[in-house]
Amino acid sequence: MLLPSGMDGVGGLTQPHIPPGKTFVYEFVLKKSGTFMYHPHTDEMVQMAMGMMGMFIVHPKDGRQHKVDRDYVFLLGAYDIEPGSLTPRISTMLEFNLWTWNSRVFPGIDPLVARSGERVRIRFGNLTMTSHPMHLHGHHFEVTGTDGGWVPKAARWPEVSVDVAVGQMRVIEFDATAGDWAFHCHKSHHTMNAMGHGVPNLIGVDHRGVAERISKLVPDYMVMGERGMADMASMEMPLPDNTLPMMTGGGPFGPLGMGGMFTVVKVRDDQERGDYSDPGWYRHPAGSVAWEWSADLPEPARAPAPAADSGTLRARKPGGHEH
Ligand SMILES: [Cu+2]
Repeated sequence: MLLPSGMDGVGGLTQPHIPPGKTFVYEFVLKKSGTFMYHPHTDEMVQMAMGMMGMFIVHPKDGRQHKVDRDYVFLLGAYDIEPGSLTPRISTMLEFNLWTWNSRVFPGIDPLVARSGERVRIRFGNLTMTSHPMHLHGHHFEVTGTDGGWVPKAARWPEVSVDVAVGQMRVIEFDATAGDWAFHCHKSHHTMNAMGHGVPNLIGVDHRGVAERISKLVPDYMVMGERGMADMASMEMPLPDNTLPMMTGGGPFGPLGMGGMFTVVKVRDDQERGDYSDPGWYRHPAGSVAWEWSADLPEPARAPAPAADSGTLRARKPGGHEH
């Protein structure tokens, strides 16, 4: 925020720290419209690990300036909460296990709803300890605002992902196109909930029956499926209290296999202006959904392979006595 130094709230630097039970008053004139964030500047690591932070939106005095049809905002958050525990760990540096928007994870995050052709703005601020490449399907958006204010029109360029560094804020705008569009952080473990990082990779291993037998001995035992982690999206597992499935959420075609920083931008031709209610899943026009090919597959066009010996690297391994 642009404000007098003494209203800036940095404990020890511009004011005394606020002890529990005390109240301080902040007064300043909002000089500039835009998207800002706030958080305590006392014992930051603990207070931010516990989620004490928020967005501060300043709208232009003249409502015609920077006008859009839908204006969404959320704060990116990260928590390290041991499954079964009630309190976030407060000294975690990078290995957080819950990645949130407004302290919620998918599918607990509402869809972002719009009518076809509407101008949609999404603002997001990052007060986590790592960057988040935010990615929207089905649209080319422009970054129209940063922490420092609105980006002049001539300085905007089309994008599908924008990285939000630690402490940054970004505003994107786009013209809505009908459909159900994934909107998520592009770091794949940020679209997961609490997960065991030491899960062995058993892709290609036929371990039928093994997991069931071990889980009789070890209640929360889990192995990666032989076809990858997605096997676990539809697996029902007993969970300790106060935690979430690693990935979750169902779509019209099956499990979504994602949690964390993910939601769906739902754009409909008949969504009423100003109606933010969930319109349900998209009804795709006939012939516009990918389908299974059941006939024989044609030979793919490939570049001719080089003759076996030309250019083969020859290496001599140490050891042995043959010369
Ligand atoms: Cu992320």
